[in-house]
Amino acid sequence: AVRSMAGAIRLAAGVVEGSRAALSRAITLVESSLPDDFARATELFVELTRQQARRPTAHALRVGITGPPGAGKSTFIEALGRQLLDGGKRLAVLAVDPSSATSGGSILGDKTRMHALACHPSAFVRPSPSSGALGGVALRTHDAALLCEAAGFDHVLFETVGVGQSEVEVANMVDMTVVLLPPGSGDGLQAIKRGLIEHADLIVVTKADGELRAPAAALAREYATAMSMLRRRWRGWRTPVLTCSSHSPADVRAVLGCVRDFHATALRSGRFEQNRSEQELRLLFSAVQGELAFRLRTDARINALIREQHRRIVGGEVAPRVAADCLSTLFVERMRGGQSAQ
Ligand SMILES: Nc1nc2c(ncn2[C@@H]2O[C@H](COP(=O)(O)OP(=O)(O)OP(=O)(O)O)[C@@H](O)[C@H]2O)c(=O)[nH]1
Ligand SMILES: [Mg+2]
Repeated sequence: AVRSMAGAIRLAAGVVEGSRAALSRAITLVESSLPDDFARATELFVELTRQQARRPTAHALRVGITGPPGAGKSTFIEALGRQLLDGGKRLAVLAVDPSSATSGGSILGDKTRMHALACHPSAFVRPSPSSGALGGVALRTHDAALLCEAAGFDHVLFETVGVGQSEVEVANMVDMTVVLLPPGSGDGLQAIKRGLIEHADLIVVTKADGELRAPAAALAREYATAMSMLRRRWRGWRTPVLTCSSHSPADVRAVLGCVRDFHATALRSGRFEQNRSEQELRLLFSAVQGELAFRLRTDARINALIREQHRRIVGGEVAPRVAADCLSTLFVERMRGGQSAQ
């Protein structure tokens, strides 16, 4: 434990100093599914908070970039990222892979390289998240964002393929959700039904160049009409709909302007702080649930009791809910005992 504690101190120092290698290692640590790493990651955050007290960092803007496969997310992030970097910002890009939770695979791994950004000294690109972390996708993504912010990155972008639950989870972790929709996909307002749009703070119809320029404009008008019928995101913000070619610096600048506008408006109205506070409460609840479940599974004595109760259930001696009630009570009592013994 002493060795890992010294390791946590060194790693935290490396992150705060802005070492990319340290940041990479720290993210790998929070993504790990090994129980020892879970404990080390917790130590890392204790250390980070301690070391940051001497050097507080401003709140970074967290932006989720979501949209269907092939919508142009990575290309857009490269273009937007380059403008942010030109403006002197420090940018981290994290891929959130929705497939990892179920299949253990990684659909973004090979494609989301973003070479131009990855080579820039003020950018950090994390293409391929690993799967199966104990804390679940929300906790490990949030952890990764905190690490990037501790390392001094003032913009954190999350690329997520919008295929279901993932983008809702991401919307729950970011300050702003930008939904990218490609023109000519034929599914028109399908995205509304899929719930993608509901969480959008900004909608961007992509690939608005060449022969796709006119269809992109038409689709944007369709979405603008649809959005005008939905209720406002919050007082003071109605989701704008823009078209953008990632090959046009002027288009990308307009989107960036909208992002800045959102940030300023959210800060001014108090919405920014309120949103984060609500997110942190949800995160805390789910993290506690996850950790309790983990401890329950890994506590040898409780485990023996679970197997014993299981035998009794199978033998018809006790109903499952009665056994569950009995075990939960035991577990809580055991935890109380553990606490008072300290
Ligand atoms: N014409 C045009 N093509 C674009 C634009 N943006 C992206 N593309 C093309 O669209 C394709 C998909 O782009 P990506 O940026 O990889 O899309 P993505 O949403 O990141 O894709 P996944 O990560 O696989 O979901 C590529 O062939 C890009 O070259 C654009 O602004 N204009
Ligand atoms: Mg991509």
